[in-house]
Amino acid sequence: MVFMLLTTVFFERDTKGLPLKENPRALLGMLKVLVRRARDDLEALFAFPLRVALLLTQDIFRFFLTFSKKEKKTLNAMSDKLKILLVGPEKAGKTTVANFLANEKGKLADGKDMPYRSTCGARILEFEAGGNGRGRDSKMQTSVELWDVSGSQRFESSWPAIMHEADAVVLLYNPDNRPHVNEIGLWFEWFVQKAGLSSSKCLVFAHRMKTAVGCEIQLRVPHILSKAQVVESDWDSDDSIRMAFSRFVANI
Ligand SMILES: Nc1nc2c(ncn2[C@@H]2O[C@H](COP(=O)(O)OP(=O)(O)OP(=O)(O)O)[C@@H](O)[C@H]2O)c(=O)[nH]1
Ligand SMILES: [Mg+2]
Repeated sequence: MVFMLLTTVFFERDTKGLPLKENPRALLGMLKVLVRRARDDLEALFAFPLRVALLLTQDIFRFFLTFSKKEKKTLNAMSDKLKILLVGPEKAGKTTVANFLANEKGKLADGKDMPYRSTCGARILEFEAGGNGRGRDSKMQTSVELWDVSGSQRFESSWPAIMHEADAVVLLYNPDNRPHVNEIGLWFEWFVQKAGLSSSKCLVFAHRMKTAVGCEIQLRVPHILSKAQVVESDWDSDDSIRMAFSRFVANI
């Protein structure tokens, strides 16, 4: 380029035959032509790689945009709370189990010395569950709204409101208590079947108040619950209750 410029300035002549260095206007015009030609050459040289680079940048940008949209969707899904109802006959241990599940460091037996107080209507406990069931560090934890519903039929009129938009149901009854065994099917009909939930959205705790030492009483599970997942529990079942609940939440 420099060589071309020098040659032009010193050796080219204008239309009248004068050297260009003696005619500034003609020299300027010639330089302009040279610069334009050089620019065209450079454009031709870099146009293709530039276009490829531009397309690649666009693709990379588009990829990150879609990726972040997907991420956003997953995060939204993860941030959605699950509404889970805990229902069953009166004095079965629902409140005790609900408090245990909500308090990740607590023990089920912490409720041993608590005086029985019938739940009034329903209470809502919010906590994280799911993953591998071993506390907040575990991956894929889900926010849970656990509705601890009174077993008293005095509150029956509020059941439709309580059931509204429930994602799943946990039934809890004492399998050694005959009235409980008779009643639990009705709770299943009301809160699972009538709500249009499938049996997979129902977890049952057959929660024993005491087990006779050395003599295992056979578990009575009413036929209607045969398709639901039934977990036996008692005061000493901390791990199995927490694990069963976490697995249930993870699969809702
Ligand atoms: N021995 C024994 N007692 C328990 C167990 N779980 C709960 N209890 C006791 O049983 C009583 C009733 O427990 P709650 O958890 O309040 O029962 P609930 O099902 O919430 O009762 P409602 O709110 O009336 O429907 C309390 O005095 C608890 O201490 C258990 O596993 N073993
Ligand atoms: Mg209660």
